[in-house]
Amino acid sequence: MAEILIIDTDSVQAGTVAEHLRVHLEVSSTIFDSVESAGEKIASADIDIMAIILNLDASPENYSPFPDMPTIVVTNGMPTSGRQIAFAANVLDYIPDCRGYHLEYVLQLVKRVMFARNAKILVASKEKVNRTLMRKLLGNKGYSIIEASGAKAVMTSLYEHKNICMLLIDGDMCEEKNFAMIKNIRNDFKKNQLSILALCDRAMEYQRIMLLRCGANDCIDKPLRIEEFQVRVMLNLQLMEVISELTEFSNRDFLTRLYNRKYLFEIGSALFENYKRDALELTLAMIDIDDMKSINDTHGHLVGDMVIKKTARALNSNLRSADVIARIGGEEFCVLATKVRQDNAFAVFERVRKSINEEIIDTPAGPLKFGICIGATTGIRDSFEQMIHDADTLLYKAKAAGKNRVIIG
Ligand code: GH3
Ligand code: MG
Ligand code: MG
Repeated sequence: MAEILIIDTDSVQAGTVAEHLRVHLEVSSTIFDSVESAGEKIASADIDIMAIILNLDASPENYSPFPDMPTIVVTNGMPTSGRQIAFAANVLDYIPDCRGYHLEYVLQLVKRVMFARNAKILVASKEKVNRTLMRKLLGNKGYSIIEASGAKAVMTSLYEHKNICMLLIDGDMCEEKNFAMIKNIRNDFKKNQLSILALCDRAMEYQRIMLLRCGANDCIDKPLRIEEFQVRVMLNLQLMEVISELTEFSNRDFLTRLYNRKYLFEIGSALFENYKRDALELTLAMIDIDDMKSINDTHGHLVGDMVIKKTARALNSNLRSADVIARIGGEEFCVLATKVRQDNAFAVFERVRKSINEEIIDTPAGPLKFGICIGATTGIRDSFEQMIHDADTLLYKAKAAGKNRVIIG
């Protein structure tokens, strides 16, 4: 699991930051009181380090003691040294406050590192030297960077790589003949998926307007001013991050953090069409908690909620991360599994059922054991809706046959 290193002589302050990161971002941190002791840990290479938060009274040249690690500097330095810090390739940002961390700001920066670790930036120019320059300006801030040497390579990379969230096009690819490329990209990659930044001459007014009209998010003036370049990249990434958070929020169920009904139907129909076209196996399971009403009546709604969360955890831990697991109603769930073979489906879902039914939960109203019913269809049907309907029928049969059981069809 990825970790943050906090280097600070004040262990109480550092502890507060660590706790804040744990509670709000579920990130773990290790605290060191010196660069030397942190260095030993880094050298031992037995942890995956996400970023370093450095709060030491160091001179500006020491603000970047580990040049390969994204670093957040908390400093009481003057604004001039602040700018020196900002230019250090791996410094994500600096927080000029000597009397303590700006916790909310640290949180935002760490969130950006987490986002950057999963995000890729594609830099495009016909000239290697320009691509190398852009790569250098982006620095070691945790971004993973890919290069493309022309319009064709841009398109290939966008389709081949997952999670490219930003495309930087250098001036030599901003000419009129490249407008069509941007339009084409926008057919498949909307602004909420991919941010396109064009680096072009300030004087080329027509070109800039057309780039923006064809789908670029922003233009950055050439010749480049380093700090402006970095700030614009960061602001556009921040926007992508907010969009991705909002999308995630609108696709998730609040209580269990599983996908919600809306997402299941969006992804389900698309997945179904792909699997049908390629004649692949798809398994759809409907899951319903047994006697939920009576659990609520006997133990109260809070325990009822615990039961729903426990079911969600059991589904998560017994199925693959590629499977779509959704809470589609109060105590009803649906699983769309792409790698569960027909002959293996019963074993997979029986394992889920057992893991729930075998555990006893302590509640104020006494011990509680509960069951679930699962109805699952394997193989492909005529439509996604038909698969849901068939799985529902099997679920109903499981209830009618005495509950706490799995029926596969
Ligand atoms: P069966 O075994 O036939 O499925 O019976 P059941 O009682 O589980 O089914 P029924 O459809 O009669 O009741 C579902 C209950 O689930 C009623 C509702 O109060 C409860 N429920 C729905 N959503 C939530 C929730 O978010 N939290 C809690 N605690 N209960 C919920
Ligand atoms: Mg129900
Ligand atoms: Mg029920």
